[in-house]
Amino acid sequence: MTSLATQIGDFHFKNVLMNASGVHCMTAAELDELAASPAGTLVTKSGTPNARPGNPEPRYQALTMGSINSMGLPNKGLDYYLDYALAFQVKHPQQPIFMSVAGMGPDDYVTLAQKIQDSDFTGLTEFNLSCPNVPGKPQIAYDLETTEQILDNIFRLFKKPAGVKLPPFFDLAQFDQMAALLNRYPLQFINSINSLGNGLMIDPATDTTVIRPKGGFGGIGGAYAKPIALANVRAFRQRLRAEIAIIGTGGVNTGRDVYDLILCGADMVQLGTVLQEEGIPAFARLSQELEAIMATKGYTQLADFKGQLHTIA
Ligand code: RRO
Repeated sequence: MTSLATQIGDFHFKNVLMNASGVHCMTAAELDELAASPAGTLVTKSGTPNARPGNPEPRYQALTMGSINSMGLPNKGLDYYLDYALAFQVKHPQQPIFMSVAGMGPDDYVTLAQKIQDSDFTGLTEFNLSCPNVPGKPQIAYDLETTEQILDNIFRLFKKPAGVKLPPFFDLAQFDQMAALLNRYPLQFINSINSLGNGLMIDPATDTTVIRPKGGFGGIGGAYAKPIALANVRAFRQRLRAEIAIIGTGGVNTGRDVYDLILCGADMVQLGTVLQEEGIPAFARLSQELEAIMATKGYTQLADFKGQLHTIA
């Protein structure tokens, strides 16, 4: 029997796959569909202190090799997702879920963390430090000082299992600096990577950008992101304390893509563009494709190959 079971800290999941925040997780109905799917767990859309309508449409477009989005953090507000999570954990005490939260500025993270800390939430909290799409708000984790300030403030008061969602990094010195910073905090996990911000796509028929916000700039996901996601997961696995788990996100279209992220060290794998385009059936298809690869290689569990990427001597 092949098992796709995995673990983050003390939390156990039957399947290594889950949604990426932002995809199929805005409403309770969508979250319920994820919970009823083969996915190992789910994460909510990033909640802000107050609900937000997000950017003007069109703000998402599927592309030949992925997607571009400038959603602008549309969400129903932290209270909505907290209410959902509290009701969910009563009904499903054995199925821990993730709640994603995002601030408009450093102070928001304190507000969000305090509210979750004071609640009965028993799952994992993902602090999104990498939204590329709010006009005038840089991606936090590209600024080491602000990241440090936010993490100091969060962990002064937050004692529940937590992780951070990171943007893609490109230079090896960036990995060194960010990993050294993250290693100082009691993180259960990091999630790498958010979409590649910012890209630009043009409709050749009209010479026009394919999305409206920000003059057409937006986060790129899907196959375009795969090599960057692999490099980020691998680079952080080589630098982070072993107790910090890694959620690998970016560029998954096939079971081989899932396998590759795990080979680079991912403990959990999230589906973004592929889930948006294919819907809930993506979980069963990718699980089957991953199991088939593992069977061919004689592997029965993820530990048989996790992090075991070969390099050329
Ligand atoms: O809502 C968004 O525009 C968005 C967010 Br918060 C994020 O973290 N990543 C992304 O690609 N889009």
